[in-house]
Amino acid sequence: HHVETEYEKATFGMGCFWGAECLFGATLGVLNTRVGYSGGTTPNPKYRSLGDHTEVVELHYDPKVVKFEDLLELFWNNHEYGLTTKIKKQYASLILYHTDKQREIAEKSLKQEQERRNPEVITTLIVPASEFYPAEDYHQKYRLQSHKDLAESLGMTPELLQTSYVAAKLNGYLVGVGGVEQFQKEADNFGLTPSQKEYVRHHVEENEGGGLFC
Ligand code: MHO
Repeated sequence: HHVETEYEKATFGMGCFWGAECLFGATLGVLNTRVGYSGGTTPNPKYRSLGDHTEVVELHYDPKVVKFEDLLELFWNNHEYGLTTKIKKQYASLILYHTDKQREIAEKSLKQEQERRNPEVITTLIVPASEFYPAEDYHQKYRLQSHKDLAESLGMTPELLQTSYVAAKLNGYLVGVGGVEQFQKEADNFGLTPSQKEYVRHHVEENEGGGLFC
């Protein structure tokens, strides 16, 4: 029995996965995120023995709220993928497509991006999604985990660090992604206590407009 899911999956390699997870986590329409290794052939990669894999972020999104095209726009605008910078396989620029439609959209978008960047050659590869190996627990929602008391008060378990909607959102907001205005609009959906909410709001305000430090 085939159940058509209303959500879609996307996977991107765009440098250090800590930052990519923050970026997408606080994006409206993104439902969850997790980081891991993919795109290579080495069995059971680990952070210290990656083999030929790449750091990637995997996410689910609601296509009624955010389109694959919108995710690609964030992808292009938030990492290095020109040939002038030497990029290790670990940090390769990758779009791992899950459907023919994603492939088509990605290829069109890469072509446009290449035209924009000419004569610089883009290194980004578009490949079919292959096995995804979740990264070690300490890499999941890395920024949220660095706020130890908050993460603890939210009851973050290793499982929730990979699956929780609220974890994905806060991991982005804490570094300023999304901005104060958007945070104020949606924070009441996160089930935070007033002090948790104020704590996060303070950090959004402090970090809004800053970079995704890695
Ligand atoms: N600069 C960071 C990168 C971590 S990342 C998940 C480090 O060396 O620890 O690749």
